[in-house]
Amino acid sequence: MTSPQQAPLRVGMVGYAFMGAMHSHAWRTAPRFFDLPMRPELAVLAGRDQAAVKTAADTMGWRETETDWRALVERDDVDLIDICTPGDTHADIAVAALEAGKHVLCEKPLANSVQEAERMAEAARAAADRGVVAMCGFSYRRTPALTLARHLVEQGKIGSVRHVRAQYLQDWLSDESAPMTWRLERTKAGSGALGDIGAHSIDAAQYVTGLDISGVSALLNTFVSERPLGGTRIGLGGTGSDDGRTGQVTVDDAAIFSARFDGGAIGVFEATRFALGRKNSMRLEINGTRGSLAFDFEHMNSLEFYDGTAEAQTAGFSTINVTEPVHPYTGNWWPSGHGLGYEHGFIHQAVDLVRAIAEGTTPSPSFEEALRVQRVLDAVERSAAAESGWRHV
Ligand code: SOE
Repeated sequence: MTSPQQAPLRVGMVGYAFMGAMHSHAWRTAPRFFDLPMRPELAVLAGRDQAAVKTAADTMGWRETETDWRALVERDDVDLIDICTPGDTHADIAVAALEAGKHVLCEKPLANSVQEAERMAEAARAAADRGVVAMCGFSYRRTPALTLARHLVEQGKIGSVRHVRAQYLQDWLSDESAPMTWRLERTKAGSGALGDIGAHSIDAAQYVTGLDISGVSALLNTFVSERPLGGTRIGLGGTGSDDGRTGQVTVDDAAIFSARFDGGAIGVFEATRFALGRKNSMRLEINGTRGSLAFDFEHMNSLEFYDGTAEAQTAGFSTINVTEPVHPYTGNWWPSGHGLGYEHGFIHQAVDLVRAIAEGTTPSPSFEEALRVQRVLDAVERSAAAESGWRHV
């Protein structure tokens, strides 16, 4: 739908694993289904291993490759840097890219620490004065059912928010023989389930309610502290090699916390990779003074709505099939009832980012918003370490 006459937006991406493959798909697909004011081009893919990055580029449709991200951000034939690497590299790449005048899309969580995130938000503020934008990839916000939930809260359909119940449940680590990955190393990932998936819940809860979290009380746990090194990885899990070598898990396997929101609402959050049988169950339930909303990513095309003002005889949760043309983003896809998938949140993210760049507006979540999520993650870790509210039974 986007025509070849439109100005190109030349993307340079760093990293090409799970998120890199997903972002490549999003950049390729966005202009084919949405009318965009600019035409994204998969210009340059960067990765350290020359042979591997070349193979990835050929598979995913990138024109050229680089083996050093510093060379990538300095290129004057690239307009946007898309960061799909582990968290320990986010700050350096993003700040260098913004200083070089490139727009930035950075995977979540924004950074591995509040300090790094502050540095990134500061660079984004300075870049904004020069018309350069930065966005953090909390893609779940753009799952149509969650975007609709936000619209319904804004329209007052559930009144004022009282309760938030947010769970993000996966099970790919419940097998103790699942091998080590960078996601289990604090120096690379910052934290474990908390930052990887809990961050999504925090962002989604704040986004849908429009309220900021002001305080937390937390508990973190690591169930399996040593795992096999190497081995075959299938998706996120897989099996370790049996040569006996092991690596230390230095992050949380599960995080639980309660939270206070500005305005008086309270919330409970749970993030775990040990919920056997739950594969990617990102759930959010919100109870307000006039109604309730409930979402589960394992049924991502639906949103449950309870209208507390309906007559008691017929009141009850209704399931909205969020695939109608009136729903957010869905009109650009398939006929009613022909649902969307995980990848669509990333495509919608690319769409909104391209539009913001063309219109000169700040895309959301901005680095400033992502810094707020980072502050919550940090508060959760500080609370769990202090255990000051903990009472032995
Ligand atoms: C792995 O736990 C992971 O891929 C996260 O990193 C993503 O952000 C989430 O969308 C699915 O789970």
